[in-house]
Amino acid sequence: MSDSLDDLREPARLPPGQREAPLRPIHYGRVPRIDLDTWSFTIEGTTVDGSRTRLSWTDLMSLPHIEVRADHHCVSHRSTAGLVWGGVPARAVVDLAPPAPEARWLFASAAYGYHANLTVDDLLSPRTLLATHLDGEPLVPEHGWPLRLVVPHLYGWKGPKWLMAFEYLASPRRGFWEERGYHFNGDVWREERYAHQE
Ligand SMILES: Nc1nc2c(c(=O)[nH]1)N[C@H]1C(S)=C(S)[C@@H](COP(=O)(O)O)O[C@H]1N2
Ligand SMILES: [Mo]
Repeated sequence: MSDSLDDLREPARLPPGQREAPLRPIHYGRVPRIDLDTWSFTIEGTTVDGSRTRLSWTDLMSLPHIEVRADHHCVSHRSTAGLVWGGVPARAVVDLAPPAPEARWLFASAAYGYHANLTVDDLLSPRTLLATHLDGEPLVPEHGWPLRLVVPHLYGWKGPKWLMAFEYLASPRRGFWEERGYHFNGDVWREERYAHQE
């Protein structure tokens, strides 16, 4: 029996094709300047009653707070394990302003026109959250302060930093990277990286 360090390592738990790397900011464009006093989060599109809901920062902070331990996976093969995200469960926001039954998709939008398409089922995952904290500290601007979507089972591009809105959609539509050759679903465990795999 061998006692080498290799044998004592934790079992591999990264999704296929990923390797461990430290978290560093990865995004398109500049880090926006945001003022929490005028900030709001909007839920719109095909909602159950056709209404648009605006949540101020105070409204958002009145919702439940959870912590989720989740690895981060960029489609560029970099993964960072063991991050602890804190924030509002996405389900709490969906309950406040639910989609119409036919609206099974959505756009999650951020500052500067970045958006990702998701399914309502992705949002309803108990591990999906609108994160305000990372490893016990408020998010820093480079990592999405004040609010960032975290969907642990999807690649990082599906989690807009500087999150501003959910728009429910009654038919599927492709977001920023999904329009540029990346996969519609982006499930890390199924290694859904590119549109040509669909
Ligand atoms: N608004 C916005 N959010 C974004 C991106 C972006 O370009 N703009 N990049 C995404 C990608 S591709 C990844 S991998 C993660 C990176 O998160 P990090 O900067 O905290 O490492 O943010 C995601 N969220
Ligand atoms: Mo990424």
